[in-house]
Amino acid sequence: MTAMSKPYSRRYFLGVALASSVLPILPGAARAALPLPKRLVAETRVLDENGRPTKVFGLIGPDGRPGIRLGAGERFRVDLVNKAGTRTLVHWHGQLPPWAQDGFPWPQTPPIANGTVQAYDYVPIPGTYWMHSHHDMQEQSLMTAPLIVHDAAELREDRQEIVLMLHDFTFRTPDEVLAGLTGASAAAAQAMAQRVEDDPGRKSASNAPQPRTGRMAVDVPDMAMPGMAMPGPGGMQMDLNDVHYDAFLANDRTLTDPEIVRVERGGRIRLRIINGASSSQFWVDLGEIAGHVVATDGHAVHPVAGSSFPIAMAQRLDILIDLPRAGAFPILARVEGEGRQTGIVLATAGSRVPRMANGAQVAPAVDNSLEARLVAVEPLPPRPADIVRTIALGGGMKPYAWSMNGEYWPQVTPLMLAKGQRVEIDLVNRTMMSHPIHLHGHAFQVIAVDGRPIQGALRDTVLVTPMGRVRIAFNADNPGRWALHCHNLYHMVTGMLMEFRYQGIAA
Ligand SMILES: [Cu+2]
Repeated sequence: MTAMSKPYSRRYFLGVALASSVLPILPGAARAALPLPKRLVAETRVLDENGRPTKVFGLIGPDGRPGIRLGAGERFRVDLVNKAGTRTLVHWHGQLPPWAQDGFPWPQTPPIANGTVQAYDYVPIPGTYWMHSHHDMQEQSLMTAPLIVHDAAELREDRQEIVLMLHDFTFRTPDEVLAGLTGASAAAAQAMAQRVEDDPGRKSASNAPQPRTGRMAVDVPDMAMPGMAMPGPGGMQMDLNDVHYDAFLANDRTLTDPEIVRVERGGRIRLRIINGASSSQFWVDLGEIAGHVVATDGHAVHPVAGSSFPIAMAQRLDILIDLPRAGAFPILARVEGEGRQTGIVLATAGSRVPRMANGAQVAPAVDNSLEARLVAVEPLPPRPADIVRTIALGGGMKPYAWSMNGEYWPQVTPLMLAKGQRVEIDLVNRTMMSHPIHLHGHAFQVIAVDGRPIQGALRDTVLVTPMGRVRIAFNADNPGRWALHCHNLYHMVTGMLMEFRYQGIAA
């Protein structure tokens, strides 16, 4: 089954599960060797947040837990079953599948209907990844889950694996949040979010912000104000936290009722932290424990020791921890610019788990202090660039709209690539907000931070701080149409999204 095949109906899918006619071209022996695809169900579920039952989305794997875990050498062979009651499309964030399986809503790969199944089959790369809807703003409503791909070397380490997925949570709908930010109606906000599914460069209707009259400015509700302003570069005010959230979640739970993970005295742990929040960034706080960051966005880095590490939207950190003794060890995530936090507790048998509350101190803005220290274990082979481009990150809070090279999706010019090229991109931030920039379908290396060259981490998402500059390099080795965008959901849907397109791929 290739990804270009049309989603088939659930009735057909059930028939397929009974007869193995889905693989008629394979000889009998090969057919017997292939395991059945893993079933991933997009659905709705009810979470209890702050004592209030709330309907959210979920992506539930074959073991009843969110997401997918793959063994060493296992293919990503997954049937996505849509029972969400609406259309959806799931992106395998950081993985390098053929572009038609990437889960971005190009015209050739539209969202799948409720009650249908879409098959995926590709060779995954090992590490800590995640999945999230790229349809509407379902990501904010927790259509997100871990995607963990094991490898043989990791299994030999014999460490306990603990996944910690972070979210920001609001009782408002994403349409209401976007309406609050832009001053538009909820219906207009919904239409704006759907423009992500427009073919770029084709439509005459522009996403560009319209000039505001004085009267319209008065109409902007208070919630459009940034949650926090902090001193930024050169003493200018930088903006943090566009959206005020009702709660911050760690594995779907708040700090008043956190997940308690049983660990052994002196336990050896690999903590896989995923920032699945739509518009929030955190400082991972290990408290009294020292840890070592050994991978970023799934890719190995030389170990960096510490007990506090920044994590931008959509990024992942693998942290090795050797517990010093028996006891209870909170692993916290402090929201930048806030006193609030979330987290889990690692606890040995019989230990007393303390009650936790929000921090007394405001956490600083997430920055690139860690990024500048990271060194890739397997850097890109040195080679001069075939293409060097600057992408300027623009926009602002009033009107609320964000751009790349002055263009607002879908009125954007694709950056054309040819297979085999080495590409270098300078991401230059001309705004007072930080932007976590994500490239689909490729792992890039961070080769300079704020003008200083480094042999930095391999990543799929890099933070560009206010008025900052980051240079990335990658090999153009995966032909297709690929999205490059800010992973702040509200920045993306108001325009900060563009296309990298390979020559020879039809638009
Ligand atoms: Cu942004």
